[in-house]
Amino acid sequence: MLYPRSTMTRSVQSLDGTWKFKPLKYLEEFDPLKPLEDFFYIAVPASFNDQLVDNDLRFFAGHYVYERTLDLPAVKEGQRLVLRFGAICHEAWVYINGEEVCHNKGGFLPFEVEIQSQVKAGRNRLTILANNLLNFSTLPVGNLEEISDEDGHVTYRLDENFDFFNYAGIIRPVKLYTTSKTYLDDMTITSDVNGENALLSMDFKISGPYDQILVEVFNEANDRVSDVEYRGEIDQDQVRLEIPVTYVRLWEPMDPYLYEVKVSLFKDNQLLDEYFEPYGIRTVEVKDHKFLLNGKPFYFKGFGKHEDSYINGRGFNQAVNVFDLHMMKKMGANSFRTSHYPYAEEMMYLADRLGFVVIDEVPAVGLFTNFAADLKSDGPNTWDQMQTMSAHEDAIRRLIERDKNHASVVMWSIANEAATHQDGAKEYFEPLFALTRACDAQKRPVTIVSIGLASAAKDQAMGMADVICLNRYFGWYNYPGDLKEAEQAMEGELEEWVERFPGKPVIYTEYGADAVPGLHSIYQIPFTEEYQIHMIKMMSKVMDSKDYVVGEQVWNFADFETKVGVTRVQGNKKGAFSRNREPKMLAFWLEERWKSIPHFGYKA
Ligand code: GCB
Repeated sequence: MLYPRSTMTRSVQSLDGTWKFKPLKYLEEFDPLKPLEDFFYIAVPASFNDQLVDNDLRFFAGHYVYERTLDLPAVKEGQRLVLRFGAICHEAWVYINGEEVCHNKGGFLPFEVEIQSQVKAGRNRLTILANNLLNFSTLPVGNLEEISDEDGHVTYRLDENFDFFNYAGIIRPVKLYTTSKTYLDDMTITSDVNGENALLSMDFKISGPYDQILVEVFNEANDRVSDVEYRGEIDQDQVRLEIPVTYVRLWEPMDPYLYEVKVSLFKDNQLLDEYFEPYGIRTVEVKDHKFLLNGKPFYFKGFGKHEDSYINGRGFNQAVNVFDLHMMKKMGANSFRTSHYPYAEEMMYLADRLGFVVIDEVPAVGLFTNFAADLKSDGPNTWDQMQTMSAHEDAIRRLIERDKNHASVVMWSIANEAATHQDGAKEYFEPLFALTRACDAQKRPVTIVSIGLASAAKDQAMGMADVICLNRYFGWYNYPGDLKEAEQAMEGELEEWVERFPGKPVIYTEYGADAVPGLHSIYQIPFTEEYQIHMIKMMSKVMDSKDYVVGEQVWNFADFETKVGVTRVQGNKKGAFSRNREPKMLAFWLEERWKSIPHFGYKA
């Protein structure tokens, strides 16, 4: 799916701003034919939860309605008008003037609908019915209880099966854009680098009649470095073109270079559609315990993150994104994982521009039932209970369709901390690994991020992954306060992984300790700023001693909101920064460490 851009043939209008909002007591209250009554005014995009200053609404689980007017000029003959949502958490139905125009399930990916035949010139009413409900068939996974009253009305109680607050609503930008009836629907770009030259292959999906495609590649100085034209009696909806680029300048981590691909569609010499896409040329390969970018052994330094900020909740906040990436760059970091869901498209373009390397994750988190019972080895089997397969396939297809052309994306993560140690995990994940590989034209590596309980001996999924990605908390959840024992346990576990899967590199995609800002001790006391450093220092020492460990991503960049519980102190405090982005002592320690580790060739 293409990102909406204004060009000679397309115009984009933002619908962000202040909308009407109403949480519904019962679904039956909803009547799309009637304008909303008794509503709040609320900002879009943003999560609704922290805007309304009301405890019940903050923790509300159920359905809600957003509404606004659309004042429009008459749609021109031969034009498409498309309404596009960056993301709505988690399920949404869209109505125009009371008539349903589309439905979407899956909260972290964009969806769009053509509305030129539904709207009229002048005033229209746009209504969104949505819910934040999660269960054993959705991603992420939630524990949902439905409570029926005597009149048959249903209310909900939702317990997140994951460690972040279930912020919801219209969390990403809403746009209205136009194209002509002939338009570029999709483009997939791959590149083959050979010495100083590269051959770009482009697959175009086109709708409507045309007789000429012109594809041009521009460098950063805006000089055209290559072009190819395809003419004839064509009315094909799929076209593949190849374009050579000579003396190619590669996209490198922290030294990014982006070409721009411009596509123009014509009929009878009349321009019908024009579209631009930035594109970085680089190679990715996993070989002999190494993660190679542009043929060179890369070392991942960075964080697992969250889209999480005060008041916006999980709502799009580009200033925070820009701040976070600049801060990470200053610290010598070069990468992050989109834990635990696809991030906003604008963040992915920013990562391309700033040269960050991204592990791109689908919202498959919480695929583990009865965690507490599992610790005593008497829980029911997760895979007998999960009904997430179709949501999972959908998320993988849509994530790759959205992010396939990003240079920053170097690996797909198809789940975070699923119960991969339980029987049935192999059968569940085998088709999903295959699907990911089939969908990605760039054939990037694919991984699954492992939970501590899924030890090397018990795990049933990592054999299918290209890179062993471990979330490990030695000295925190295991051996808290006892770093000597923790170190031995970590060493032992690592060796088991490489013995079982020789040749696969290892990345620690999570490791860390909670630290309450301002809490200090001269002793090794969990929750202090000092202990957070001691623990991470110990794990770093073990990582440094193994050539096959090719990356470290600390959990987490910043403190973030979670559901309430006795193990959380107003959220998860494993950040190197507070939620408000003030540094803990760890941030300075990491900066010193990462500045001394090169992006390439560490341990080589
Ligand atoms: C994990 C999860 C992450 C949690 C983290 C923690 O392993 O992947 O979502 O927030 O542990 O702090 O417990």
